[in-house]
Formats: sequence, C-alpha cells, structure tokens
Amino acid sequence: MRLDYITIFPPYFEPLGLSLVGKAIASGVLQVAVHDLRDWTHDIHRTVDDTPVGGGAGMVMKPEPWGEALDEILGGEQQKTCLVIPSPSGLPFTQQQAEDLATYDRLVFACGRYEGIDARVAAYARTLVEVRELSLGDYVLNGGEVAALAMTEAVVRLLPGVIGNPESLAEESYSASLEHLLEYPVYTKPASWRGLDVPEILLSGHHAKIAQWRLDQAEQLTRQRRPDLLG
Ligand code: JDH
Repeated sequence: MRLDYITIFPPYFEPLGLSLVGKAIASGVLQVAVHDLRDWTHDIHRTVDDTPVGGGAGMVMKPEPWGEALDEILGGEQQKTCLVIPSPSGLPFTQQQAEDLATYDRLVFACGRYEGIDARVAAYARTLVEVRELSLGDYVLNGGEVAALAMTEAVVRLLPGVIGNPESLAEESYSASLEHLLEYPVYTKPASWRGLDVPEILLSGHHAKIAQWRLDQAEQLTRQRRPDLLG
C-alpha cells in the first residue's frame, strides 16, 4: 500500500518512521510520502488560508493550492485509490472503515487546519477518485494530522505481513463470543505483585473455566462502560 499525506505541518508525520508502521515501510509493504501544501502556492507568503465567505470567525483553507496538489499527487492514477479527508463533520471512523480502507492500493490523506478546507475541494476531488470525509470522534482537534495518524495505524496493522503476531489479529475479528465486547482484563507474571494477585482461575489450567471467566469479565466491563455495544 502507498500512503500520501498533504499537510502544512510535515513534521507531524515523523512518527511514521517508528514502530509497526516504520517496520512496514522498511520491509517494503508500505510506501509513504509527505507533501507540504505550501509547495503548491505561488505568492511570496505561501498563503494557504483566507477569510470565510459569508462571515464568521477564523480562516478557511483556500482551494487553489489543494487543487494543484491533488492534480499532481493523484494525476493519472490507475490504482484503487481513496482520498481521506479527516473532518469533525465526517462519517465516524470505525474498525469497519479501517477494514475497508485496508483493501485500497493507495490512500491519500488531506489534512486541513484552521476551520477546515473550502468545501469545493472535496467536490472537485470526487471527480478524480473516491473521497471519504471521516471523523476520528466527537471531540475537536486543531487539524486533520493527528486523525490521519490514528487512521493510518488502524489500517496499516491490518495489512498482510505487517503485524508481528497473526494470532492476535485473528482473535480480535473472529473470536465469536467476545465480538462486540470490550476486552477482558489481562495479566502476566508475577502471580502476586505489591499485594495484588492474579485471579486464581487463570492459574488453574482449566481452559473452559478460564474462557467462561473471560467472557463474564468482558460482558461485565461492557455493561459498565459501553452499554451501547450490547444488543
Ligand atoms: C480536520 C481543521 C480544526 C476545529 C469548527 C467543529 C463546532 C472546524 N474528530 C475530529 N475532531 N476534529 C477533527 C478535525 C479538525 C480539523 C480539521 C479534522 C481541519 N480542523 C477545526 C473546529 C472546527 N467546529 C466542531 N463543532 C462542534 C465547530 C475545524 C477531527 C477529525 N477527523
């Protein structure tokens, strides 16, 4: 998969060189390019914003640099490509969205700032490629960069040959009875630590009882914290 990011803050994407995503880049599973939107401006100030038409507070990203950037970055595209526009008004970004996006050959993230990007940019981009305006969640960020990074991590860990332990991914998606529940609590050694003991059942070796205990814990936690996930 190839990933492109268009941003006025390229250093936000330096963490892509770390950890799982970094390994995927090093192994050749992923190719990443970060583009400075200001490279597609033509004035001495490299202006990317302007006042909102119709009035109101703040500034809006002007369409011209975006249009030129998208023409160049998406130009002559033949692979299965999606332009992702992080936005507080987007559709919710979910695990299902991550699974869908993981099927693309190429994702291009358009990371806005200020009050967002002139709405004609998304409309224009839809004439070139598939466009998804997606929200990370119901809270306000200062721009699309952090959302793009979170979406990237959710997608990249699903790619074949990226995650170190294939079993952990399989368990997440098919473990039938635990699907749509929060995770049960997990423990490692030592069995007793600072007066706190690992639940005895987990040391018993009774695999069926352990599975039942974990299901009970997952259901209890889900009822307490995320009742919306229960049918
Ligand atoms: C992209 C600019 C900053 C801040 C207006 C919106 C009241 C508009 N889950 C998510 N939260 N925020 C983003 C996100 C924020 C962005 C951009 C994504 C580009 N910004 C910005 C405030 C407003 N505000 C909320 N309303 C309740 C008005 C843009 C995001 C994602 N993904």
